[in-house]
Order: sequence, then C-alpha cells, then structure tokens
Amino acid sequence: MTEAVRLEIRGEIALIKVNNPPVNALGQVVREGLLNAFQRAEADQQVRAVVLVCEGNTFIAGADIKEFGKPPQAPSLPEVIEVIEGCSKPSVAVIHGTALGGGLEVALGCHYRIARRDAKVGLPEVKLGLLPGAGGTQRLPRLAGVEKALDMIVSGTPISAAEAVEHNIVDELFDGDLVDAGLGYARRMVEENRAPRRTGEQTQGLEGADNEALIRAKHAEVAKRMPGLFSPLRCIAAVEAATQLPLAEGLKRERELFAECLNSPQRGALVHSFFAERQAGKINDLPSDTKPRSIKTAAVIGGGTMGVGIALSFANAGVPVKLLEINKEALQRGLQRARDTYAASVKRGSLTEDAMEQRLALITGVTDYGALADADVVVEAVFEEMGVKQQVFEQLDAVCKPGAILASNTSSLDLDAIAAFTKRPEDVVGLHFFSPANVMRLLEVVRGEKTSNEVLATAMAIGKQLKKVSVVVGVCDGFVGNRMVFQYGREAEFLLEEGATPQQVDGALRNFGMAMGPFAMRDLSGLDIGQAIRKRQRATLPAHLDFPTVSDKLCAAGMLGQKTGAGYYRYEPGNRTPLENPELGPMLEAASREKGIERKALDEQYIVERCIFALVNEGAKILEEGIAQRSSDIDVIYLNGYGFPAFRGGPMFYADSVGLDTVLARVKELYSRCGDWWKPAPLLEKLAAEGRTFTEWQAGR
Ligand code: 3H9
Repeated sequence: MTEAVRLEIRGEIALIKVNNPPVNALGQVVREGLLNAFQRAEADQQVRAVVLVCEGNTFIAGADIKEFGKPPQAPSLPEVIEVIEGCSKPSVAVIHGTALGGGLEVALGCHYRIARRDAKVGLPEVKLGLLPGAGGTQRLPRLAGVEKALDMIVSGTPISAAEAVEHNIVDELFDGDLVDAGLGYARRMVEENRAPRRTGEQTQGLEGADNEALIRAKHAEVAKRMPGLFSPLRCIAAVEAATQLPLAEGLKRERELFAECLNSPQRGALVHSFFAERQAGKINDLPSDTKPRSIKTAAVIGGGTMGVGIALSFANAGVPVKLLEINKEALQRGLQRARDTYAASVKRGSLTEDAMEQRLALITGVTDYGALADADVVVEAVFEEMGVKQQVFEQLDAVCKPGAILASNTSSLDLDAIAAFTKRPEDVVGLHFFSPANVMRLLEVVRGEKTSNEVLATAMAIGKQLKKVSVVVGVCDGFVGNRMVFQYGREAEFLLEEGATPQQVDGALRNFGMAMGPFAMRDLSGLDIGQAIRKRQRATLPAHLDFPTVSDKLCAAGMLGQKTGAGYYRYEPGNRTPLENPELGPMLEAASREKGIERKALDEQYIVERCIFALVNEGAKILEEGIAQRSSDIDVIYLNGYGFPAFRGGPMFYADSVGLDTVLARVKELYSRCGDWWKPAPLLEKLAAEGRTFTEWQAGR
C-alpha cells in the first residue's frame, strides 16, 4: 500500500483515506493504492461497509493531468473503478471541495455518495480536450438522465452539491467532519443491511425521455457554440452509446472515443493552456518570503466604462470601493453606469436583486481626492494622456496614506514616467484591465523599473482577489497584449490594401478560431482609439515605414465604428450585426491605388499566417527583451484577453505546433516583400535553427 492511500479498519467499517496534495489527483500511486485498499476491504471478513474520504482541501479533482501523453501505467483508472463498483460490500464516497473528472468517476463507482454542503461535482474533461474516460459518460446518464449528463459533460461546468442531490448524483448532504459523516453513513448502511447499489446497473436515468431528440439538440448547440472543437462531439457520441449499449460495450466505446481525444492536437493545446494559466501566477525572481500587503479598501479614479468596470470588479469581490470623478454630474453618470450594468445582469438572471443592492452599497461616489486617503489601493482609469496622468498621480501622492498601492490602468503609456510623478515610485504598479473590466478575466500586472517586490506581490494578490488571471509584464509601448495586437491589426489592414475585404479577413480569422475578427473588433472599440495611437506613434516612426491608410480614411469620413453606425461595416440602429458598408469599397480601391498595389484575391491560409505570425514574431521579440517572463505567459494573455482559440494553446504554442522553421520561412518571405517590421526576431531564428520550440526554450530544454 502506498502512503497516498491508507486503509484503516474501524470495527466493521473500512475507512479508505486518499492523501495526495495539492488536489488528490489520481496519479499512478493513488490508483494503485485505491485498488489495493478496496481489494483488502473486500477480502477482510470483518468489514461490512467501505468509506472513501480525502484529506486536504478537496475530494479527488481528477486524473493527474501531467500523465497525459506519457506511456500508460497500470492499473488504469477504469480497471480501478471496476473493482470499486464490483465490491460486494456497500461503499460510500464522502465528497468535499471539488469532485472533478476521474474524481467524480471514482465517486460514481462507489455505491452511495454523500457531499458536504459546500462541495461541487463536475466532469470538466472537455475543457482539456477530453471526455470522461473512466465510465463518467456511461454512469452519469444512468443516474442523472441524458439531458443533465449531456449538459455537464459537454459544458464541463461543475454543479453544486445541492443540485447534484436534485439529479440523483449525490444521495445526501452533510455539514461538519468528513470522517464522522462517512462513518455515520456507513453504520446506517450496515444497520439497514443495505446491499451494493451499483451505478452501472441503474437504468432509471435512461428511461422516460426522448434521448434521441436530446442528443440531436446537443449536436445543434455544439455546432453553433463550439465550432472547431474536437472533443464535444465525442462527448455526445459517448453519452449516445450509454443510451444504446449495455454497460460493458458502452465503456468500451467510451475508451475508444477517449483515446481519439487523447491523441488529438487540441488536447495538447488545452492542457498547455491549463498549466500555463497556473504558471502565470508565479514570478520567477520574487523571493518566496515576499508578503503581499492587505487590501481591504479600494478606489478607482474615472467613472468611464473602464473605471466603472474596475469598480464593479472590486465590488463583486466584496471590497468596498470609492469611485472618484471630477464633478457631480460625471460622478452621477458613472454611478448610473454601475447600476445599469448590474441591472442588466439581474434582467439576464445571472444576479439577484439583493446581490445587486449589496454590491452597489459597496461603491461610494466621491469628487474629492481627500476621500482617497484611507484606500489600500487606488486604480487610475482616466484619459490616456501623460499630462492627465501627471495631474492624477501628483494628487494621489499628496493624499494617499503611506503603503497605499498606486496603480495605473494605462494600456500603453510609460509606467516608469507615471511613477516618476510621485515621490514613491516603488508603490506604483500597472493594473491593466481589459474591457469590459468586470467581465474580462485578463489582468496585465505591469512591473515598473522601481516597483517593489511587495507591491508586485500585492498586485498579483489583488488579481486573485478579483478572480482575474494575472500575468506580469514589463514596461514597453502596449506591454505584451497591445504591443502584439498592433502588429496583428496592422497586417490585417495591409491585407485590405492587397485585395481582401473586412469580411474575408474576419472570416478567415474566425475560422481559425478567433472569437472575433480584427475589423469587427475595431468597430466595437471605436476607430478613433487606434487613430490616436497611430498619431502618437507616427511622430517617432522612421520615414520609410508607414501604416495602412484605410482606417484613417474611415475616421476622416466620420465612420468610427458601431457608435457612429458605420466603420468597416455598417450597422442598423440598435443592431450589432455587421453589414456591408457600401462606402468602404471605393476607399479600399483608393488605398490600393495610392500605394500602387494591384488588388487580388487572397486565400485564407495567407490571411491567417500574415496576421498570426505577426503576433508570433513580435512575441519572440518580447520574450528576448524580458517583457514577458515566459512564452506561456504570452499565450495566457492571448487566450484570456484577445479571444485566441484555447484549442490552439495561444500564439506561441501554436507556432511551436506549426514548427518554428515553417513560421520563420514565412516571416522571412514577408520581410523581403513587405517591410522592415517583419524582420525576424533573433530568438525565432535561433530556435528554428536549433530545431527547438518556445516551450522547450522556456523549460530550459
Ligand atoms: C480526467 O479526470 C480524465 C478522466 O476522466 C479519465 C482518465 C482515464 N492533475 O488550480 P489550482 C495542480 S481529466 C495534476 O491552482 P485551485 C495545479 O497545476 C482531469 N495537477 O488550485 C496546481 O499546481 P501548482 C479532470 C493538478 O484551488 C495545483 O494543483 N479534472 C490537477 O484554484 C493547484 O491547482 C480537472 O480538469 C490535476 N488534475 O483549484 C480539474 N488539478 O501549484 C483540474 C490541479 O504546481 N483542476 N493540479 O501550480 C482544477 O480545476 C483546479 O485545479 C481545482 C483547484 C478546482 C481542482
């Protein structure tokens, strides 16, 4: 028996305890330990019931994701669960924390399940490009019905313990001690002389509904909501097998479908995304004893869309926040915006009226900087202009208490210059939220030259408190995300001059998997934003380099995107559906003519490579400059802030999967034809020559 699984005999009850921190994942030692423990409980004449319980914060949170892609090691999880289910003595799984994936499958193998009231259960394999491969697709529908099982397996979203009871997944809820609850339940089973109740032998969930119709409907939903994803369709096929085949054959079919998913490139990319997100929270050179400051109150300066979104993020996390505006009218508008945003959530049903009022009560409007004196953190979200930032930071320096974190939400300005407006640059950090800040998960934490370790650690802790995915970035124009997206957007525009339409470019990138095309995105955020950035950048641009001109032409014609009813597309009042803008055609023709370009049809692959490889080349430069800590951090930024498809793992992982030599060859070709900005990043050249990947370079391999 391994240490990760212990068996204690308590009178007539076998108590099996799993202890494999941090999340009790089902690595080989746990599988072997479980197998041995159940076999011993079975063999022990004295034992009349079995309790399975986990130590630490959670029940088993799934298979050990690190083992995927490596040679399989016996015993396999399906074998272990077969033994658990086959046990002749009734067993109960005691669930706390999160019983996920293989963890829930183990629990379904047990004959009864009880859950602590605050627990959650789910089958999130689809988020890793997989399907539940240890009986989950066969056993869950037998208990919960096909509709609920399809929902849980295809969405991957966990449900609460109470909901699990409603759907026959869990038998009972409890409060308090896990072992006491488990032993208590087991004693009842013994007293009542209960026999094993094997999930695989249940049929009630498969009866009484039009399963074929449910499966058809799920197919339609997946086609619409999850285009391009490999595993959701296999999830449906596996559940369908449960409705058609006896258990043993259904399990076999599930294994085949699981193997297809395991071997798909999407699984590699999604598992990369999972670990990349966890890795992003770690700062390489931060001493491990760095203690973050405590954040109990916050303030936000600026009641525009961004400022209000940030204030809502604090309120959502239960942190009291002051919202500062320059005068009463502007403040009123900001507060109203906060109320309207919550009201929309109430209307959608995602927030209760009570919760809305509680959160609004956490937001206090102020117009006087003096009111910010007690804030632990102040986030500035005012106009992107250095003079304005100077005024704000000088005032903050004058009023904020010592130790307050002074944060700027700037998306492109020099944070070190902003910090220099204060006498405490070590307390200044960038907190670059993405719009809408209350919705978007990404937070770029900008580490200034003088930002102290403690302040950086606090900024990361704030991100965690606000349930954001935080990534540390260094100071440069646009930091990581916007610096790269500038290259991407510029190439998209050059494609318009070469002969493409916005529809073609957006369509190609959407087919690649981007959540939105670059032109629809620009119309949404407003073309004037890009124009202001270009104006600033043109001043420092070498004469032989220039930007494409279509966007400037649209701005000159007053077509600034959705807010003016036209931009790259045309919009009917009150409708966000992009329609063809008939005035754009002549502008495209003119832009091509001015540059002496003969317009021609462009194929999708060319469009995608031109835009995505521009991201990769810039990403490689960013890595070399140390602006990002690791290539996977860049991936996390693109996955969470820019709608990059998770199943491709992020731009750097995607480049690895295409092959850096292939990427470099295209970059070189574009460099020779298009302009200096395509100069290959030395890191890209080096890795391609060595036959290595960004991932290997990051891992020091
Ligand atoms: C599966 O089960 C397949 C089966 O159907 C079939 C098999 C045949 N494995 O997220 P956190 C690590 S697929 C290995 O920061 P939290 C994580 O990397 C699996 N490691 O904590 C991190 O390490 P580090 C289905 C794992 O409290 C540390 O644990 N299950 C695993 O915010 C803490 O993680 C899932 O997909 C794992 N399974 O959230 C569940 N899980 O400290 C995936 C975590 O070195 N896990 N680690 O960076 C989660 O959703 C969250 O981790 C959880 C805890 C909610 C459990």
